Amino acid sequence: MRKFKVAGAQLGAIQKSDSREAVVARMVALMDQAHEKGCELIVFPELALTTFFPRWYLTDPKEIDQWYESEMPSAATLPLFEKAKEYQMAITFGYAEKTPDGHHFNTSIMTNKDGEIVLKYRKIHLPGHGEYAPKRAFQHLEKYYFEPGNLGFNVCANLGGVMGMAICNDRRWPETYRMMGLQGVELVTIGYNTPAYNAERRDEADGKRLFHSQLSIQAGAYQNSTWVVAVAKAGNEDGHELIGGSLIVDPNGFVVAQAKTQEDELITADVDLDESRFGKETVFNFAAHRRVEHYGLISSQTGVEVPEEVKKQLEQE
Ligand code: CDT
Repeated sequence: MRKFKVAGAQLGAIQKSDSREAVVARMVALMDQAHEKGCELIVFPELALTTFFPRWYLTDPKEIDQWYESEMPSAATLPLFEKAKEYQMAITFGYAEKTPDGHHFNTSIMTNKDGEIVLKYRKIHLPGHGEYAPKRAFQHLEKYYFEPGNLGFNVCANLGGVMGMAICNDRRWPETYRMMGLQGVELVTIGYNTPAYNAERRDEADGKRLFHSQLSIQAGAYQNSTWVVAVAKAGNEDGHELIGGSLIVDPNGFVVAQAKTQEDELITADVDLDESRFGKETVFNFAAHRRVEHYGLISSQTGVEVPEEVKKQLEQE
């Protein structure tokens, strides 16, 4: 089909006490709106079914367990899959996954228009820290609650095109988009939960945070000539503010739709996947222009290592 209407379904705050059923009802209401507008793909945020629980340091395994889904669909999420089939609308949303053998991932699934799961992604770039950090204004314990994803940046065929997913912090890393770009991705979905200020630097607040988010998404779209639909969980969760700013970006890097509120809000855009072709065949014709012989450090080194000769030169100055 290659031409369709896409919806970004921003969710407002989800409180710690909100049930899965209540959240799923809100998601279905957004699907109803998207259906009325003729959308064939709807994108929900990261950890869409719950509050952003990695801000809470919990130690009781039973209390921790409540945040994870051990099956998908589950009884509580089944209405999403049924609506997808009824409306012939592909869906994607994030959730905390507990595997049968006890592994924990920050996961996203995508369905086709019949509500069948066609792609699963497990978040690779986990931000934050793995232990309680008393000096921070609030916790960001993703490294405590999740393992890094083990499925790679995979893509699938959906709605006649090549689609992939990333989750929140992944959007800040060019490697995320390039790994999918190298597999011909034409539309990337990204869900996010971004605190409205930096827990270690109060002056980095929502203006800068929104700018960094948008900058990363627009750059990823342009440099890989792909559509990107990036969707926030926004608003005030139990006293913790999250940025909104959900947006849809075209393969030239232009923003074609953007959320205005911090609430449940639907944004839509008309997507033509063929618009990604020109960039892929010209400026970002990877086969013609990439020089992998010079990219070794990208996959062999994580941290910064200033070359020894440069260190010496600096000492002499
Ligand atoms: N959920 C998530 O990954 N949040 C991170 C917070 C880090 S703040 C730079 C994000 O990248 O938005």
